[in-house]
Amino acid sequence: MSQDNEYGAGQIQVLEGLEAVRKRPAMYIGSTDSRGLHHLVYEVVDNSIDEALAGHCDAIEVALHEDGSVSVTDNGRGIPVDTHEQYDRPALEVIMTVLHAGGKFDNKSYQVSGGLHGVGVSVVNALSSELEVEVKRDGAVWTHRFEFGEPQVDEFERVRDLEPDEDTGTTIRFWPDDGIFETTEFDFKTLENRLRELAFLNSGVEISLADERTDESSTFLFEGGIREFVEYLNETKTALHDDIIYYDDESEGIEVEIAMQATDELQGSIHAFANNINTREGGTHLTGFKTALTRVVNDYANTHDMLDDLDGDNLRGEDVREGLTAVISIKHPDPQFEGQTKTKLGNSEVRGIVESVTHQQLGTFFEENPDTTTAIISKAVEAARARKAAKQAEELTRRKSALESTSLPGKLADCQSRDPSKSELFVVEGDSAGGSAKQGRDRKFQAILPLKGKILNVEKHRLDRILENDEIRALITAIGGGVGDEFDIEKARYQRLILMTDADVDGAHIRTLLLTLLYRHMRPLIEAGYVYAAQPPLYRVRYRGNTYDAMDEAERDRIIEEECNGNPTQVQRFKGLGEMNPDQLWDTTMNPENRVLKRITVEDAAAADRMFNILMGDAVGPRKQFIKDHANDAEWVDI
Ligand code: 0RA
Repeated sequence: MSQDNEYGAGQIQVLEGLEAVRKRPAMYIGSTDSRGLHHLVYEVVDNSIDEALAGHCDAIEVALHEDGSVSVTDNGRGIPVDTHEQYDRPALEVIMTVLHAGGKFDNKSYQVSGGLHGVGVSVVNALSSELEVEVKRDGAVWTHRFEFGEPQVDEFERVRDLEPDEDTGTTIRFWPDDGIFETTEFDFKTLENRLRELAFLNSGVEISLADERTDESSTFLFEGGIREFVEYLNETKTALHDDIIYYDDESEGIEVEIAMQATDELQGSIHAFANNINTREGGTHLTGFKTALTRVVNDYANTHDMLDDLDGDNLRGEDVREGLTAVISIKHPDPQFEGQTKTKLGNSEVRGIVESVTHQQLGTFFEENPDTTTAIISKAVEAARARKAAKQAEELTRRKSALESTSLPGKLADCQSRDPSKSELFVVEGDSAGGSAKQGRDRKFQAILPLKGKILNVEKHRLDRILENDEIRALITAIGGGVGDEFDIEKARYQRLILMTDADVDGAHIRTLLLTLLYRHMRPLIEAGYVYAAQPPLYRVRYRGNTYDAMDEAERDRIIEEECNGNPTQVQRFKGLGEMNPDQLWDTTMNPENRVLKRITVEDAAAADRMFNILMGDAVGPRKQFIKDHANDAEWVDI
């Protein structure tokens, strides 16, 4: 590369662009925590998926290397290596260094561009201490290398000729910059979940993940696409009909694909995607689907006299969706994402398109498949009947007055603060730990609610039944925002809800029950990041008048080695929270100065949904397997 290129206007522009990314990384990838880190991989994979959507690639391999780098290899056309006219530099270099250059480069073949942030690989490059590209195209293998986004002079190289039978493609390998990211450790399970989802959403593309650190690996290839996604989501549930209902359509350049199957569950689970992005906040595609679904079901039920038991009432959307598992996937040339987390599809034309394709195609399916349709509608009628019965018994009024009343539960030791942003509620397992927590706390801002034994398994019961459980009512009343559809996060009395359970199997079970309750009936609390798990230490080591607490065995051993020269005077194992005296509990687990809290996130609604079904549902086999698989996995309750 010549000096001119080095310091030309184009190069200065590039450096400024990369500098902007490094200065405000969160603006481009959302955050610099573990989530942001994993985003880097998704961003690179998205480019390969785009290549697959354009019809040029059917295999993508992700590898986690022992040196902390990740590589993504695809068998697409390869990033162009010829000279980019406008920049007078290798196109490869432009794509890797100019913000947003990747997609714009060849707009026609890039009809649909995925990626939540849609920022392009140049952002990954800017946030990597090192990045290597290998391209196979134009009859040769080419490599290039970058550091902190900057092309390394003279390292753009034509390495060798391609073998006659050798495939074209691209490999991008990068080392995330540890000066930018809070953590640079990739998590196999997190990547596996997203890659599985991408494989479901892009049928026929084989996506594999290999972890060279542990030799774990997974390969996903679903010829059935989102039909297989629905099958997977329903693996642990009882379906009401054998077939997976599926239809698709393309109009105005917008592709629509929908798959669904009804189950005997009380909970419905509809997952909507736009350009492979999980639109958790919903949007026009979801609204269009719901509207048409309710209408088609009511049309059929009415013409077939199936609503006699409902005194002429129609089915409500919620009745029809009870126990329904559905996946909606649309691909749009220019998606507009809105909402708090930019995961709500805003394009208004999509609503009518999804509505009309659902109306037509689902209507036809119903007419042609009366047995399946009857199974679905009978379930909806049952749901409607239960809903009406509950109302008749004035359950709803009772719920309102009982749960929104100002009288707080007797077991609650409330805090003095009335400012939710400063108040925390510790939900504590057992009366004895509850007692210690009450004595040890800072009553100014810390409230304690002891819960006795196990709460009701909320997965198994409708809301009216759940609300009969005293422990659950105490929790709901203490939080103060109501429950279910009526839950109002603005009314929550605490913006930290800290689950404090023992570090043993029972404790994990109780925490899972509590999380299920929160996930199903007060989900906004989790979405807002208000829910935490306390992390009480497991060991206390004493040496020469000092005490050290350890969260696990590894930390205990490190302390003994490094702090106590190999000989502690005493090692205490905390068997449970109840064993700690109030001071110890305050010191180790409650004092904001010392404690470690783990924030609970809805990282992947589909995965969490599946976990709750496995853990809480009827099928025993998958549950045992799941617990076995995750026995040593500290992350498994981290929904
Ligand atoms: C721009 C243009 C073309 C392909 C690509 C980018 C491309 C980028 C990535 C990133 C990862 N894998 C990729 N594969 C392809 C098309 C060039 C042509 O017309 O051949």
